[in-house]
Amino acid sequence: MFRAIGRFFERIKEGLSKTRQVIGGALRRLIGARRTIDAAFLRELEDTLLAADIGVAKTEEILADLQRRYRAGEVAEGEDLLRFLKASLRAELAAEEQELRFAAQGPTVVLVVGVNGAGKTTTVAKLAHRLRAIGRRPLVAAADTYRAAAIEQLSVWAQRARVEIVKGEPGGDAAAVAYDAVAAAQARGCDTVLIDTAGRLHNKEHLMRELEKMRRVIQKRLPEAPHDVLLVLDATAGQNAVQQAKVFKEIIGVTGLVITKLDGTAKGGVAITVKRELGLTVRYIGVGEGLDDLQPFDPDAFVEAIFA
Ligand SMILES: Nc1nc2c(ncn2[C@@H]2O[C@H](COP(=O)(O)OP(=O)(O)O)[C@@H](O)[C@H]2O)c(=O)[nH]1
Ligand SMILES: [Mg+2]
Repeated sequence: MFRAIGRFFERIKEGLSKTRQVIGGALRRLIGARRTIDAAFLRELEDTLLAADIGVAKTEEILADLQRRYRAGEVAEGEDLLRFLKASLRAELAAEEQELRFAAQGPTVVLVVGVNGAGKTTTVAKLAHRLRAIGRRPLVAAADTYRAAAIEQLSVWAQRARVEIVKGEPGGDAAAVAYDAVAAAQARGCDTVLIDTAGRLHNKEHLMRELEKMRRVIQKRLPEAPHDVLLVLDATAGQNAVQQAKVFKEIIGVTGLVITKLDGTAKGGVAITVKRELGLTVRYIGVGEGLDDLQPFDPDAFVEAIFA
């Protein structure tokens, strides 16, 4: 079991290597030098935290807290300061939530939303793969009917992940695909329905109408669905991702986040900003383009990986 945890930690560490190199490296250099915690030191610390997209509010709070504690003799330079930073970032991330809010009975329906290119389709495939690995029977729905390529893309992934798929015609009614997927899951005994949706619609109102319609139509089949609405955010978008989260929370009532592309960015701190500003917790992180590159979010491992 410990070996499994060790492997898991290695994977996250790998995925967060950019954040670790840029932020962890800078912090370790800064802190390792055991410099006096003075104005110049605090400025450098501030720049480093902002570069990781920890967010202005949290960064200011850390600095104020640090100064106060330093003066009170509660925090010293070096290791002590590192411990203080870790604890401060860790406190910002909620206690681990379960991966998905699985239904007690009948299929669990998960709507996957987000802007174009965020990683929705890939996430649906990775998540299906993961659920299969833990003994569930997922079904994916290609409800991004705007582009034929999107349906084709999910079909290829479903084949690779060896999971069932329900798809409609390009240009067809996305809500109808979602409805059919839920019906198919009920008929075939699949326990989880992962619905891929379109990200680029004409405008916010159009997107809202589409997603609301999808929710309504699914509920005709299963009144308590969707059990989760996962918003996929691209970590490389940095503070833009926070803006997207605000919009989607407003238009569809997001229940959790997936942060993708953490392998390609030093902006791992966006997880902290979104939690702070919107109260949304991260359920999974994407750390690569392969089927295995999705990890349940573990706040402890996340903070450790940044500094490791
Ligand atoms: N490096 C990396 N690339 C990712 C990750 N998740 C998705 N991608 C890539 O991002 C691109 C867009 O993904 P896609 O799932 O099609 O986005 P969608 O438009 O939201 O459905 C693809 O090239 C994916 O391979 C990730 O965690 N890491
Ligand atoms: Mg897609």
